[in-house]
Formats: sequence, C-alpha cells, structure tokens
Amino acid sequence: MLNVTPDSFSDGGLYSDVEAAVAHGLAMADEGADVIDVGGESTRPGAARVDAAEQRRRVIGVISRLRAALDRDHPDVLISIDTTRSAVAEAALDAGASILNDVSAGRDDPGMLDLAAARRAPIVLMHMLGSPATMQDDPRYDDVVTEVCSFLVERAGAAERAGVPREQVVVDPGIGFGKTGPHNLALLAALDRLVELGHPVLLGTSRKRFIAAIAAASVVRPPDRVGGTCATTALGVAAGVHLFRVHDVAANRQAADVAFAVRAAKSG
Ligand code: HH2
Repeated sequence: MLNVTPDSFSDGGLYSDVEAAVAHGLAMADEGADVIDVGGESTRPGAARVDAAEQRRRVIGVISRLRAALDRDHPDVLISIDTTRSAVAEAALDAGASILNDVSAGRDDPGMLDLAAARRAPIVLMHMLGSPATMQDDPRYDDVVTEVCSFLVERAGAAERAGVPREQVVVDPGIGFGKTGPHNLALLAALDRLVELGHPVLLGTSRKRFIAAIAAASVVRPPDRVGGTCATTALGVAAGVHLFRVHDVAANRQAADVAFAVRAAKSG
C-alpha cells in the first residue's frame, strides 16, 4: 500500500512527494500487486485525525497520476482509497480509484456505504475497537473471534441494505486495531471462520507490532518484519483469505503464490 502521510508508522514521510509516490506505486505493481491502496490519513495507534480537505490534497494528485501511469504498463491493476470519509472517497473514485477501504466499516461516515452502492465500488469493511487515538488502551473482549465476526456480519448487512452486492463487500478482522497480541493470534488462528461468513476476506498484518513481539530480539524495525508477514500470508491463503494488504509486495506475492499452489494441489 501507499501511504501519503507524513506520520505513517513504517513508511510515512518517505513518499509524501507525488512523483516518489507514483514511482513507488508502479514498483509495487511491477512486483505483482493487484491493487494499490492509497491513503492520506495514518491509522497507527495514537494517530491524530486528518480532515477531508487535507486528505484530498494528499491523495488526489497521486491517484490520478498513478492511474495514468498504471494504464500504460499495468492496466489491470486497481487503486483503492484508504479513507473513512465519503468526500475523500468520491473524489478518489473520480480520480481513478475503484475500491473503497474503510477502516471504520461505514461508522465514521454512513455516506461511504451509499457511495459504494451508487458507484458500484467494492468496499472493505474493517473491525476496529474504539478509534485509532484510543484503540490500544487495554482492549478487552469476552471472545474476540465471535465478537469480530458478529461486528463484520452486522456491518456487511448494512452495506448490503445500502445496495452493495454481497460479493463486493469485503470483510477484514483489523489486525492490531484495538487488539492485544493474543487477540491478534486468536483471529489469525480462526481465519477460516471469517471466510465462512461468505464474503471475500482481506488481511492486513504487514510489518505490524505483534510480529516483533513474537520474533527474535533483533526484529525491531518494521521493515525487519517481512518474514513474519509472509508467514501470515501463507496461513491466510491456506484458510481461504482472498486479499492481503502488504508493504513488501515481492516477498508476499511469492509466499502467496506458493501457498495457492499447495492449496490447489490439496483440492485437486
Ligand atoms: N492497516 C493499516 C491501514 N489500513 N486497512 C485495512 N483494510 N486493513 C488493515 O489491516 C489496515 C488498513 C495500518 O497499516 P499502515 O498503512 O502501514 O499504517 P498507517 O495507518 O500508519 O498508514
């Protein structure tokens, strides 16, 4: 994914220049990405909100330039917009995005669901406990898997009632969004239950902190967490997950391709 934010936890600031952002998006397509996710608001724990006007300023030029560049070399690669605001999402669709990625699952701005329906755009609905400002303050669940599944069923139902076709409603457990390490592991161990909900599933584990908490002490910086991310990608493929939101495209593409081949051999 492409963060056009000065404060994203792993690559923020490096790509705030439009030219560099477009080049990075193209490089991800070259490495095998099917979708480039563009966002102008960091959702890292404790991050401050960014208003719709500033998000638009950050992402619209990048999306239109990236769409034009992809049309030359990778016409099948799609762009998604990572926002919870329908004004940003609508401008992004006009500029060349075709998928909505809403980490609030339509709760921040109910106009997101209507927009997805009106524009026939697939929408990702993610589970989050609380808001980015507070979500890591002692998150608690009685049964994290059941509660996340119930939330996603409820939000997916709202999207379908707004007119989004079932197959265009993508659900996402929101790894790291209001979850402790054990909560994240419980969800990763139960991906098959998410798949059974009957929607495409997206998984976003890339370079997240729970990996560092498990891995060797030398795995400190986010870019050191590629191996752990690839492990979850392979496990996700085995469980039937469809989409993976990652920073390190080449390594995860390879992990996913091998895992898909093994899965095909198993069922074939
Ligand atoms: N994770 C991040 C941002 N957006 N969207 C979905 N659907 N699922 C996720 O797990 C997810 C997401 C956080 O990662 P990153 O973009 O690297 O950080 P930041 O929010 O600081 O930009």
